[in-house]
Amino acid sequence: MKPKISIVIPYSQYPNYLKECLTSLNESTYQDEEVLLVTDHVTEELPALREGIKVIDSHGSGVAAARNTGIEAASGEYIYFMDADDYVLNNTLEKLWQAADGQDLVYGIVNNTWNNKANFLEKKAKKEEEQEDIEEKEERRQERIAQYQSTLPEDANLEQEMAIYFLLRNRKGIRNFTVLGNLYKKSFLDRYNIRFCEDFRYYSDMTFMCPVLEHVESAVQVQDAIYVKRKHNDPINYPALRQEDSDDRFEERLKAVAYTRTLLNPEGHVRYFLDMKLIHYFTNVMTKRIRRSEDDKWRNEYFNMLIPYVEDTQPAVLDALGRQNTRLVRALLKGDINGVQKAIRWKFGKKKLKSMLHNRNTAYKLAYYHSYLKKDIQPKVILFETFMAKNYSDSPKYIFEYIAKNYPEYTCVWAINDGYKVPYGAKTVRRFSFQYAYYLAVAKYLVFNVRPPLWYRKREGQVFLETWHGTPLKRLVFDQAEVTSASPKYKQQFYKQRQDWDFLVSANPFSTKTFRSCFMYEGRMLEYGYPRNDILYAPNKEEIAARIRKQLKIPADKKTILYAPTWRDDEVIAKGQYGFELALNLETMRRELSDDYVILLRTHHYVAEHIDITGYEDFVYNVCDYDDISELYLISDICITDYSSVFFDYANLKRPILFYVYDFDKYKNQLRGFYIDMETEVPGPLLYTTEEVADAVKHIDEINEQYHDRYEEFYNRFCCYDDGHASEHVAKALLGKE
Ligand code: C2G
Repeated sequence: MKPKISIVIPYSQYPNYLKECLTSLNESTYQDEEVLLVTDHVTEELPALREGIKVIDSHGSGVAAARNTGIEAASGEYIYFMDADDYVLNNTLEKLWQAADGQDLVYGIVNNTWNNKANFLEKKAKKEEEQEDIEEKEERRQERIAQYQSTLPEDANLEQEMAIYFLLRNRKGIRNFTVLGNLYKKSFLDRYNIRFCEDFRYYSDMTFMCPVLEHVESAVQVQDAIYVKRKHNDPINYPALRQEDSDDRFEERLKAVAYTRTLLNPEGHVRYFLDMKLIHYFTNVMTKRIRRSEDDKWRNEYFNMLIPYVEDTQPAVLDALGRQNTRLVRALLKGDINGVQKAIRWKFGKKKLKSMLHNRNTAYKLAYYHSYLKKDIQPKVILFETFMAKNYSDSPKYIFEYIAKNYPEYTCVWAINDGYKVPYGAKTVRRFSFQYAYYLAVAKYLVFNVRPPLWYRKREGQVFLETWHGTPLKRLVFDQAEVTSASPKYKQQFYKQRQDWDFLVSANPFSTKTFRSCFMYEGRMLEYGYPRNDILYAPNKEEIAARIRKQLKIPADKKTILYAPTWRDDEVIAKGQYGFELALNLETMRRELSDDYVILLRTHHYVAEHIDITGYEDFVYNVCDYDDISELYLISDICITDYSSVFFDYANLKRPILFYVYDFDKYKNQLRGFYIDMETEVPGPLLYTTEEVADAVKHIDEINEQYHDRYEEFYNRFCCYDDGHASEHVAKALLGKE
């Protein structure tokens, strides 16, 4: 029987994305479709990917050629385009099909995301739950539609005009022409011979979509038929087409506009909005390049190239522009680059001034760029920072203390936010202050355990030591398939920033190997162990422990359990801040263990939520604000963690470790994934309930015995560099005193 929908998927690379795309079709509630995978490299494995899939040779490269080939081969009544790296939701196709009643066009909506389907759905559900003012928003939307409709002539075809409104006018930017998300009636496409122009690599969608809108007679919208367009979070290794770096784009963009114009009525509505997009591209996007780009071609070659295309614009488009943009376009049409630059300065200068006045974060950055970066580098100054200046701890602390004791001629400056007094008379500055910006610019040496701010510019002559902050268990950066937390541009930013590192500290051969791949780091690796672990080998560590126990007022007759879980990528509250729901049942723990133990509760520094221990003060000690977790290791008899790198360090003490991994499957499969097999390689049992944890503590001697060999193996593999002298080696390497 003839299928109702033919799904055309051009495919050239990235099989993992393709798998997710096809899985989404398998999960679809609509199954009456044919799937045409059009590719320029047909292989034997491809047909096996999905039952009934038709693999077709595109006989040429590029998305346009593949899509055209798919249209010719399609036998369905309607055509639906998908990109091989995108996916649909379970009900998308069914909804579209239910609304289709012979119309030329049935259009849904496109959502952009950086995430896979599971994470996308989770975020969507959360957003819907939190959404307020739904009715108000809908009212405003209806008002905008009514306003648009009031500008239309009486004899306008409303179905066509609404399609133009949603698919052209409302999609901002010239790149956002997309053919995705809609059903096109095959006989309609054939009647008007609508196909993709194969001359264009990046902009062929407009050569298809504009004629569709020009000729469409019947169209219906399905607001909740969602097509999910996936942006690639690793544009360095796996760029999507629109993330590719290419010099030819500018010219192609103009040529695609010119070609598309030939397909349209010069006085028509589709042409009007196409021209509008071109003008907006100039006033809103290209002006930024003209202003900032180091490449002069934006101010001469490209500038001149654009003029005839703008000259060809419908006059009504120019009439509709505001004052500032009219000024810009007039200067362009005169070929007056100076006039354009003046108009740009006026337009953006005002914006900048406004933002400076409203944003106290801009002032110190301006000082940084315009003044501090011009000052001499100070050869004996070192700037230290741990965990975004939240505390005085981790490897930078121990490197600093070594330098302060052994090389007092260096001036050490610490970025610290809470006014903590750093020993040895070091100067402290608040992060994101004028002073901080100053030392970022003039300190010869920088020692950080996370990354510096994005606006930091490394200067010739500066030496950057990245200590990092843990042996990797969870997959990091370039090894992470999904980045559910952090900025979606994380990988791109990381790629750039890691080029600034002169040294990276590695605690074991495993870290060395992993850091090379996950950071794509090629610089010098300091393989001496973690400076922060030196204290675990200190000859006076018993003395230090006694002092800390006293300071925290831990009863002398009690043993201690440190519970130090990590954070969860999906529990975002605000930028860089996460929630944490305590899954350890304190009541059960107290009932079972309080005769012999107390608990030291320590959340990760990303966790901003305060954990309430009211009623448990006799049993639980909140050490979330204690600066240095290495000191806490010294006073802990047992460590409970989950996926935190904490256990790699704690293992140096050879004391028992328990893994409370109540959300193991989700963390492993959906959020991060691991480098080592937790089920067979970590030096302690994986436990899934509080009862199991309490029971393990009660039988800790048996567990020690049971895990003895695995612990030894683990110790030899991950603690092999640590010998109590890492700070010394690292400091000497940094200062060139080896
Ligand atoms: N940490 C802590 N308290 C916790 C958890 C972590 O003080 N409850 C400290 C430890 O020093 C730990 C470091 O923060 O080694 C990093 O924490 P992780 O839980 O491992 O998580 P993350 O910050 O994401 O770093 O290569 C390591 C990875 O980068 C993980």
